[in-house]
Amino acid sequence: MSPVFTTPKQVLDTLLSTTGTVVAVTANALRIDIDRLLQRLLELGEIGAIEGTTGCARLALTDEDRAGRDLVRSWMDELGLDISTDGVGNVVGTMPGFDPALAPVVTGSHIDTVGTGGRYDGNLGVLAGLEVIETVLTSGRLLERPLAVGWFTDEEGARFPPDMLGSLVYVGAMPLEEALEITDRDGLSIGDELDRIGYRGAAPVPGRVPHAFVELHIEQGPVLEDEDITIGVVEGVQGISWTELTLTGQSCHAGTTPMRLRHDPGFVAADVTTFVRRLTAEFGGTQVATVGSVSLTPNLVNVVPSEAVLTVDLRNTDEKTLQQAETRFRGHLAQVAEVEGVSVDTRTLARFEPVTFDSRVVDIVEQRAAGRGLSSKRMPSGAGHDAQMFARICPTAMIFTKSVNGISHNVNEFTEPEDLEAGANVLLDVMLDLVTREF
Ligand code: HGY
Ligand code: MN
Ligand code: MN
Repeated sequence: MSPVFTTPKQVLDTLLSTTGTVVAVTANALRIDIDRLLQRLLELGEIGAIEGTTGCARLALTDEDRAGRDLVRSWMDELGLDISTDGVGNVVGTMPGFDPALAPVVTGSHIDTVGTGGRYDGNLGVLAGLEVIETVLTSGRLLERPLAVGWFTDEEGARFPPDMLGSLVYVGAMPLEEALEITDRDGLSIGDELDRIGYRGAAPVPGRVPHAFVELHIEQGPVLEDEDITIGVVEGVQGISWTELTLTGQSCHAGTTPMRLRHDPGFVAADVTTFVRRLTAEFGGTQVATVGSVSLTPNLVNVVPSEAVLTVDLRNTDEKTLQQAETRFRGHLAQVAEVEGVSVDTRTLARFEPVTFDSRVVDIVEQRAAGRGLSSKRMPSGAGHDAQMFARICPTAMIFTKSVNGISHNVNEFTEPEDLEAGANVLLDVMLDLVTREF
């Protein structure tokens, strides 16, 4: 008669204290507890909640982010996971396996949000990972490999660019010192903000290389819903190019200054905005362009602006085409600015080439979706994700689940419980499969 466990921590302690036998977990043998997952998504979503909506705002390293971190860490602690925090505030909780020398199968995502975020973007990947670990733990099984779930700092890049910053540092693609010096618009640095919220940890970066990495995420687009498909089998992530433009002209009276004497950065900003939009129509395919933030100084009705600061987000699944888009945009900007007599300073905020995931892991995602009798479709990711950084160091892939009306980065972001459950069960099966898979 197997001992009755009351808490996952007891399970872990008991399993680790006994001789322990590695129990191979047959596919579909386990199911996640969707009510427990929904409850955690709700609780986390209430931190930084945006009044009157189901959205939340937890910009990286703010007090709201700290509160979200504290809550998720408390759940990791309850499960008795080994919790490590590294120098850029990435937090990874690990359930030991029978052979600690074996690299862990890792899942994870982010719990920071954009300013008008939903409660699933990133949060689902972290909490479904926690749910997978708790499901395995409470089943009384000890696996030969550790399982781990992490959240990675500042995935959104909305406060501190670039996006996916924490996982970029974790995989060793950005030096920690460089990351710690990045500042937000108020001049606050990542290092100081990590200290302020108490999340500058001692664990070394680059972090431990996973045996494999898999991330569950909402699609954040309309494809799965339009085609009524349950699981997205993500084959890669498109290239991302973020540029900040500072345009300097001359402020003057909106009424008395003849048009021929103006040097209006606001006009150049508007021209660039429509230009990049027209470029997407000309290029077609997967080309997208967004001017998401524009600020004019002094931003007054009767003053021609002296300065315009704006950001241009260009993306494409093809690197060469993305480079062509960048070249065309910069050429047009230089031309319009010269005619208007406006000076241009540019700053690259993020630049990541398209990423292709490991086909062996992509195949496993597809097989495990089929194993659950779920419809699936191979597709690229339009959004950036932490998985694209892990793809640099280990076999990696992603699982998508539907977004209602295809919206995200919007307080009305929503995914139906049955789709959350389907995604989390596929994550469970994929992680268990990866434990015994040799690469
Ligand atoms: O911008 C992105 O694609 C992601 O949400 N950080
Ligand atoms: Mn995300
Ligand atoms: Mn996002």
